[in-house]
Amino acid sequence: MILRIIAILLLVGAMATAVPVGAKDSLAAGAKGSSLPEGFVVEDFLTGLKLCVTIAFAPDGRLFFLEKNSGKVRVVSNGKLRPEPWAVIPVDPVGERGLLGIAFDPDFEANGYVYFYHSIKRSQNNEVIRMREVNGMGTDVKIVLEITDHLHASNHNGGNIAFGPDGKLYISVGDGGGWPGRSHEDTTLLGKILRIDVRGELPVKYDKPADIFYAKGLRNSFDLAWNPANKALYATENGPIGRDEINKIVEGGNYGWPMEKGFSDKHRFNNPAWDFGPKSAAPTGITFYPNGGNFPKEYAGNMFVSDYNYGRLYRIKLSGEGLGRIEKGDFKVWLPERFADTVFADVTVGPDGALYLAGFSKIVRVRWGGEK
Ligand SMILES: [Ca+2]
Ligand SMILES: [Ca+2]
Repeated sequence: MILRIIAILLLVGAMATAVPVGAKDSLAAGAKGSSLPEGFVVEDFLTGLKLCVTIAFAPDGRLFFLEKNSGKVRVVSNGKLRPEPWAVIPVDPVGERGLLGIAFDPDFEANGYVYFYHSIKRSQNNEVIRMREVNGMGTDVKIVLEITDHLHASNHNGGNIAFGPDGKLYISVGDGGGWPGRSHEDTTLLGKILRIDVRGELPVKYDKPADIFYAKGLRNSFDLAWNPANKALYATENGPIGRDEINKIVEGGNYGWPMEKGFSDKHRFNNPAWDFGPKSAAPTGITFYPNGGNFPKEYAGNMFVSDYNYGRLYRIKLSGEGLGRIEKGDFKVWLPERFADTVFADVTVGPDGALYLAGFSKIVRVRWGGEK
């Protein structure tokens, strides 16, 4: 993944300022190579971006996106990209490091708090910080959690953060590369999904790392999303060479890395809901399509996952006990390889009911354009 990011960085380095393109260049279902069901449209929403790796909608409907290397937090309001960034967070941009994660406080509209996960400039560490919005700009930086375990490589940072239905902040932290055994160790935050309470004193204090573990045995678990149907957490996980996973994350779960990769019939650790098999897809973003969105109603509750290696979008239905499994027939490729001419680092649902994908130099939208 590192070389790919550097190549893309060089490619987008000289690009012009972003211009919202709306429905221009849209491709309806049935266009060559599309596997979107009839009635759906894929289109470029915003182009000319510089390593846009994470997208999230604020509760007020604005689209925030993060530029990995520049540390810029950018805002699209009423379809227009605001020229000045919301904030510029100093980051270490080497390899997979940079400005990686964003989450809005559950009380954002009252307190203006926004949380970010980033790699600390001139350091080998990552941290979670909180900023407060004042007059449309981010200010008042507070450190929420320092991830002080030394990273051996520039990859496997994890880096996504999300609030759970319990109001706690969940954080995916990769194994840091180079020393995968740490995913099992109780002495380090690496290779874990963490859960912290951000309501008290900051930075968050804990006696021992395991006090803030939610799950362990993860290599580079990427994005996190809660399924509204069962209030359970699901996460994408990047395997070594192939054996990428989608996991239902349970409290105290151990997802096997590095002892087990992908599905195992030994059942020593928590098996994935889905094992991508021997080819590396590098699954990235994950989101659930809500009830009442404007896709036809059979899509309510579906999971959508994006991938980095192919630029695919997958539509997924969960089944089995506790919605912990994905059957082969319920795993469908919606955007095939490079269909949108990019690779994807994130996917989320907009207030208009469309899916938005972070495609490095652009944001791509998949919307329903058919009859209801
Ligand atoms: Ca696993
Ligand atoms: Ca996301």
